[in-house]
Amino acid sequence: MSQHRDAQYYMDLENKYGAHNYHPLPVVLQRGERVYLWDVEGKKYFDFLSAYSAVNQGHVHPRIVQAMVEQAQKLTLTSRAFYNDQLGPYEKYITEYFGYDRVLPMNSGVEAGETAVKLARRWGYDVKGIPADEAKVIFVTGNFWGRTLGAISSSTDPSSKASFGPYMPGYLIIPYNDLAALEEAVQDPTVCAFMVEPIQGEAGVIVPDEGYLAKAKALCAQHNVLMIADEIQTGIARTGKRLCSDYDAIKPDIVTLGKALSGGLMPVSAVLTSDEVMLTIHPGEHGSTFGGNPLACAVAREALQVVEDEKLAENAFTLGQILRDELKAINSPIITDIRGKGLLNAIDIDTHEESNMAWEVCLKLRDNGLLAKPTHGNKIRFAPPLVMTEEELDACIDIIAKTLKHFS
Ligand code: IF1
Repeated sequence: MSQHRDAQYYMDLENKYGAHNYHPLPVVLQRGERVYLWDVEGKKYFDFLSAYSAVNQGHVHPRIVQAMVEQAQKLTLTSRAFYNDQLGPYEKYITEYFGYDRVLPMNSGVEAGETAVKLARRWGYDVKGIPADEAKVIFVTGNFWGRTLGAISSSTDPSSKASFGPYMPGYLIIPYNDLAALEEAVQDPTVCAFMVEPIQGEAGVIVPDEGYLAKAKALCAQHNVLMIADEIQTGIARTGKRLCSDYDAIKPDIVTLGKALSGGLMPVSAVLTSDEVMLTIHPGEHGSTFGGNPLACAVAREALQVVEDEKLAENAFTLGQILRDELKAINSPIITDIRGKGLLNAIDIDTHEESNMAWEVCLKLRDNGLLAKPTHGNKIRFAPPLVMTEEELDACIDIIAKTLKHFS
């Protein structure tokens, strides 16, 4: 039996031996189940972050764990030097599930983003006819698609980007949710793609105008530019639809997925696109040691099937509406905005720049049994696992209301 240690012991270890690349909320977690987390002192919490939307199916979902255990006892990794009996069936399953011709399996979300940009550039040269090394990709202000040099080169957030240069060339940055800016940028014949999050997660759950994605897709099609939808945080039922792009009834040319693609059990990501785009990459021109490994394939199939079987998109849609309505009904003087779709939501806390009230609110939420984390200063993301029941949501809303009263 491992000796019991208090929370400070674990926080001290991380502080002493780990990189200081995060500033976690002071709570040390030990166990998770569905919408609940327990810390090392046995205290129980509602999880209102879902590991940034990686745990849509709830913590430690038994069906996904079972799929993982069974495959882990058979075969976990072959590399792509050989075939295996999990990858093909998974590729058929996920392409039919989302309605695309082909999938390129990777591991982390940012690897999927890098793969999507490489595919777009290669398509730009081989299909659109852009002169060698001149392909441009359009990104938007406030974007976040990971921490690699390729990803941060498109960032407009100094905390992601500063002092990591020099940066990737061939990137154009236009304002998010600005169709006039996009219309102007796509006139450039060397533009191969426009990459955008249907709702910006890291930026603080920024929801664009109704129809923005549909109009953006039309502009891209008109100018032979690929639209890349980054659904790594918004996809897989999080916003109340299978993909957030479904709200605009569009089919992005390329979709990236990650996070909940494994239900939070291991890193699994994917790039979905057409034959025309995918087949511009030939054997030996892209890959990854763990990309498409048998274990990831077994886990991802079950994770996606759970989303369907448990109607998680429908649940997220319904509960999200209740959550936003109830947050509004609290009528807290310190909330200045409530926004989101499905169970990807955020509130803005009314603070003058330097105050860290959002952090204080999250500490108090923790004391009251609910875990959430501020992003970009005064925004708090509210994103519980999609398996939450209405009764559990009501209990969470009571905790939020009680906590906010403490600050008004
Ligand atoms: C961190 C938040 C940050 C993402 C979208 C790609 C990726 C992400 C839309 C890359 C990753 C994570 C990264 C993690 C915290 C979290 C996050 F937005 F979710 F809150 F940082 F902005 N596209 N988001 O949101 O996926 O390579 O991480 O698997 O880096 O702090 P990844």
